[in-house]
Amino acid sequence: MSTDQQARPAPQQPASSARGVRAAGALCGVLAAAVTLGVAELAAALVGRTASPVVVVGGAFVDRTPRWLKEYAIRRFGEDDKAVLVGGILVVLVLVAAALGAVAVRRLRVGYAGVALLGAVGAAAALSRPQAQPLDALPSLAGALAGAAALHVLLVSAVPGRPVDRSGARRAVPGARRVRERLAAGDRRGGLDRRGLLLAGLWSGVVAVAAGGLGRVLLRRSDAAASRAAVRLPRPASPAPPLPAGVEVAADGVAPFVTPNRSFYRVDTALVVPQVRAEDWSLRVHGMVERELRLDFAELLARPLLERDITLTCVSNEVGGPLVGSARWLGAPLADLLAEAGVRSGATQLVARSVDGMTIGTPVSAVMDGRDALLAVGMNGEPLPAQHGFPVRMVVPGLYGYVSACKWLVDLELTTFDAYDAYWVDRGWAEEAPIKVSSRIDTPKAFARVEPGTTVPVAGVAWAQTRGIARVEVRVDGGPWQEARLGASAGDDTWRQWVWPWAVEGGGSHTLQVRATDADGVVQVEERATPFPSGSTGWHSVVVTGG
Ligand SMILES: Nc1nc2c(c(=O)[nH]1)N[C@H]1C(S)=C(S)[C@@H](COP(=O)(O)O)O[C@H]1N2
Ligand SMILES: [Mo]
Repeated sequence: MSTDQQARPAPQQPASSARGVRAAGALCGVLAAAVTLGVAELAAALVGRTASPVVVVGGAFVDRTPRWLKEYAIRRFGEDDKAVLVGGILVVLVLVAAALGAVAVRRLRVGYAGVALLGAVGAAAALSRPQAQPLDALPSLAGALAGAAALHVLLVSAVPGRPVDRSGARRAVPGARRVRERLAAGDRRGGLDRRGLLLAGLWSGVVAVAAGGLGRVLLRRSDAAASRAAVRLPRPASPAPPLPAGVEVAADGVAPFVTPNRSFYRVDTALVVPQVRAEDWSLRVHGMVERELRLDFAELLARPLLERDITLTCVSNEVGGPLVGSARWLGAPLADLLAEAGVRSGATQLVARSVDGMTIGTPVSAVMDGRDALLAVGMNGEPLPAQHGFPVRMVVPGLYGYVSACKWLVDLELTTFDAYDAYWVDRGWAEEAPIKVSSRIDTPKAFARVEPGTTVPVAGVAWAQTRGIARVEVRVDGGPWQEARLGASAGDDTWRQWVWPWAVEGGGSHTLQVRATDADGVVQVEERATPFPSGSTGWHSVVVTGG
């Protein structure tokens, strides 16, 4: 902006330019928010925590999400629910920042107060997280400080009359009063210093991106990928028997018998995958035990390890849903470890804690009843992927994940169900949750076209971990139940594939239904039930079109 333009008296403030000033204020607010987040990210990396504001606010939000919203999010967004939440928080932040900036053009104090309030929200969210440390408040506070400074500089630069001394060099940032005077003056003139706004905007963008980028790089340095790459899994003392021929029924479209790690479903509350290095890992076993145990990763690997095929299932899986998968796990038997610690009589609940504060309560009776409850370190021949709990997680056949499968495990406490409610139980879900006998049609897909007069394989999977699947039946349009052919069994703890050749008759739409029976003779429940509070029930059905 040239000096003579400054000297030229502006015309009466037209409404349009007042709007322009407000818009510029909004832009300044958004840029200041970007600086806030960038600096907070850097601060989080410097204090060695993943407690950047968006993540902690998201985490605090997840912990307080009402059930209907959580269920809606899982149904609507599936495994993208985390990205949707983070995106939502960013959108809200941008809107709030823009509003604050637009107000701050006139009332700078409101701007500062808003930034301080946002910083306080971030800090409070950080401190409210399980396993929080006082340092976790720092990223939000440092970010807010930087954001307030950025807002100040941006607004000063954006309004006309910005101090330019005779040599043309910018003067030091003026005090709040001067800013207010200048803002007021700018307001009267109704104009904007576009060049000043552009320069300050560019600078704040550079600061935001540089700080945020550096923070990211530093955070990545502390991730556990290198540790995972260095892990050599020992051979199991008790290998899994080879999969029998015919576990797969050879129908296109059926979920593979072994779910590859990269497509294994993921369900957890962690917005950022916890990073635990094997070298730093240790497990404490305490509570109602004769002697407390502590064990590190090398000691865990030195124990006799079992390798077992076990199908995992999430309680939130809807009828026909995707939250089920099967893997070959390698791990130390949990019962032996608890026996060494000496479980005191009266201990009914084993509470597993993860590094990010998740708590998962499992019946002691289930762990000790002879099933292959594992402290797992391997999944399909690899160390656990970070998303699936590296370096150590629990796997207990027959129980939904939220009562058995704690990932990033660091602590085991023996207690009673009366004394303690684990995370999801505290939110109303069932204390004990054995997996219900279930089946799913994988092929044909809904609304597929089937040709009358041809034979179409109807196929899928069925599971009733610890009991095993005895029978799967299919029916068409409510007709008689037809017995499907089962794939070979790899044990009672895994799902089974099934197939039934359907001789398609007649055009129009047809409804296929499936139901399974477990080896105890329990038939899959027909009545539809929601996943809450102890797992869905109902027969999966698929409608296809003939002709
Ligand atoms: N630390 C931690 N462990 C957890 C959870 C979690 O949110 N945090 N979710 C549980 C739930 S609900 C399920 S179904 C399984 C899913 O395991 P996966 O993501 O490896 O499939 O992990 C369980 N373990
Ligand atoms: Mo789950």
